[in-house]
Amino acid sequence: MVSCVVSRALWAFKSFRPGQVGRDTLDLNGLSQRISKSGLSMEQAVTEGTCHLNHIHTYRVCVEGNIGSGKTTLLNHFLNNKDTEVIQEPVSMWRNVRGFNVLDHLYRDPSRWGMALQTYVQLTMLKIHTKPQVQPVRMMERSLHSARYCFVENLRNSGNMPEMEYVILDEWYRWITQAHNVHVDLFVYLYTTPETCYERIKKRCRSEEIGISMDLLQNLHILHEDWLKHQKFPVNAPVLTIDANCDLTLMFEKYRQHEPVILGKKAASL
Ligand code: TTP
Ligand code: MG
Repeated sequence: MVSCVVSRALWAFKSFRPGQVGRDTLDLNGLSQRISKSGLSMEQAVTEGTCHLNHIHTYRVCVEGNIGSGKTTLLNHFLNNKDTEVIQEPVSMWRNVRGFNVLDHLYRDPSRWGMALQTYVQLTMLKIHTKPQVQPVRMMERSLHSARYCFVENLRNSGNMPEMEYVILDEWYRWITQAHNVHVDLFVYLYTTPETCYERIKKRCRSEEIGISMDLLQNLHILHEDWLKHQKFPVNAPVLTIDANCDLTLMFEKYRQHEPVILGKKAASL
């Protein structure tokens, strides 16, 4: 029994450090120290290990769409779903990095603070992507990829990010996507018009976003379309597009209708 648990934990540990497979030995003290360093509880490690041993595939869904398209609302709908873990976007971290509101700085002066925000967004998204998955399905708001292909791209296109900063962020992105497991199984794309987003943003009144312009929403809309519809940037997973311009009642109906695809029980028809 004990060796079974340990071997599962060892499998789990290996699965978080793919580069180390083959170099691990079954050293119990070392193993438990390494599991504790990895930030996992023994229970989480065993769960992940069990998934590996039983070849249970972990399914990862990223919810994408313009600012105010309704990503959080969709995620909240799946909050209490069995076998599903829902990870919200770390906007609160971007608003308070050891007391600094980087999001607010960005909106006040994008050319000065764009690099700072996008570096931090990239770090927080990487942490989420690589956080050990404890349920068969993980749903998360956004991804490293939309930060790169929509927001970084937009800062550069609008003249708010010098080429040198853009290249440095891209080098980081390339290295991260090669060195870490940031795979996505499905993108759910909430398609909205910039006008719909504008109305919703005005209504919810997030203080940093008070000055958001239609221009910004239009540019981000085009970039989401370029990426997820026209695939001008790499997508690497099926995209389920849902028209999210409608009111909440209809949206809840759509969530139910698309639930089997969203949760990976039915393949997305492309
Ligand atoms: P969104 O990531 O679009 O999240 P949201 O909560 O506004 O969306 P929804 O209503 O659909 O749930 O944007 C959060 C804020 O962070 C927004 O002001 C845009 C900003 N942002 C960046 O500036 N750069 C980035 O890379 C990301 C991901 C967001
Ligand atoms: Mg949100």
